Amino acid sequence: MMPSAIQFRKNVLVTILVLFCNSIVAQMNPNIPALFDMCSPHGSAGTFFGKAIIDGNPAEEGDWIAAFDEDDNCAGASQLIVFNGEAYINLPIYGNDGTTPTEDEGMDPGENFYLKIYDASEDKYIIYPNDDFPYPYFDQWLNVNGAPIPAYADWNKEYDFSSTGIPYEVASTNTAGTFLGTATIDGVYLTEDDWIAAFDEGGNLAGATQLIVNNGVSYINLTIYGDDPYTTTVDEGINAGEKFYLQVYDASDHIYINYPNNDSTSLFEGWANMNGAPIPLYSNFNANYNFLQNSDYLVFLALENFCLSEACCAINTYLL
Ligand SMILES: [Ca+2]
Ligand SMILES: [Ca+2]
Ligand SMILES: [Ca+2]
Ligand SMILES: [Ca+2]
Repeated sequence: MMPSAIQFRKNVLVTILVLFCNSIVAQMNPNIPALFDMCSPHGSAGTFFGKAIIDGNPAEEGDWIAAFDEDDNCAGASQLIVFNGEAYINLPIYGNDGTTPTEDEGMDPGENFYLKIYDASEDKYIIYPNDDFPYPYFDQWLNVNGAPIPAYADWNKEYDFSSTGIPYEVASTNTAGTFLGTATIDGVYLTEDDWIAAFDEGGNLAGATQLIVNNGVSYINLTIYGDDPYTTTVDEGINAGEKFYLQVYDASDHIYINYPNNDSTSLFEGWANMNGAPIPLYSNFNANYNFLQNSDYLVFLALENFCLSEACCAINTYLL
């Protein structure tokens, strides 16, 4: 037989084998989303239970969920289980395999994780958190040999994913003032996918928007809403005399950083209803607000007004 003919037969055989293997893999993992491709099961794990909600409705057949560690390494993926109209999460989250020191396959001791869902009908990935869950990471992973992780063992706990990707959901009212300035994190300007938000003293979201980048400078142009006195059960923003604080959301690092901080320790005062125009105290678009990644500053909120003891105040603080 001619060597080229042998080669041809070999190639055909290899091709058939590859196709055969691929079809087996495809059957094992039907429609696994591309971004979850690397989420292979291995070694130690703990399982995450719950229900997945997308924009207020249960996720659907064919949707997937995955967990990623702090370095964006996939630590596990699974298809959602749709039963009785609910989409259940049964997600094994794997540890980093110690026998492969050059590869990080998942969770290391003390490491946090975040969740990402794949909405198959929209062909879209959505990262948790959202406005209902203001801090990005889950910090209770444990290797329990595949058993449910105690902190995430509740089948009925709902996890709401927001498909808009907007980390904040603002309730606008008919009173507002605009806050102008520039924002930096540790002296570095932010990017256009980053956000800035304002919260009142009670931690109620009063406004949020993406930063505007011009010539590398990230500008704040933030509408901050007042509380609507007619909606007595909801506090949509700033009340008369109420102070506020700012927060940036760094989208690439999934981190939220508050201001004031160790360098600048006062809450913002002087909010005014300007019918949307700039608030006089915050009308300088060149004023810089530098957010510090490593700030352990504690802000005492309005409650300090009637807090007489330090212990009482300590209970009523928000870590910024
Ligand atoms: Ca490893
Ligand atoms: Ca890791
Ligand atoms: Ca209200
Ligand atoms: Ca308020």
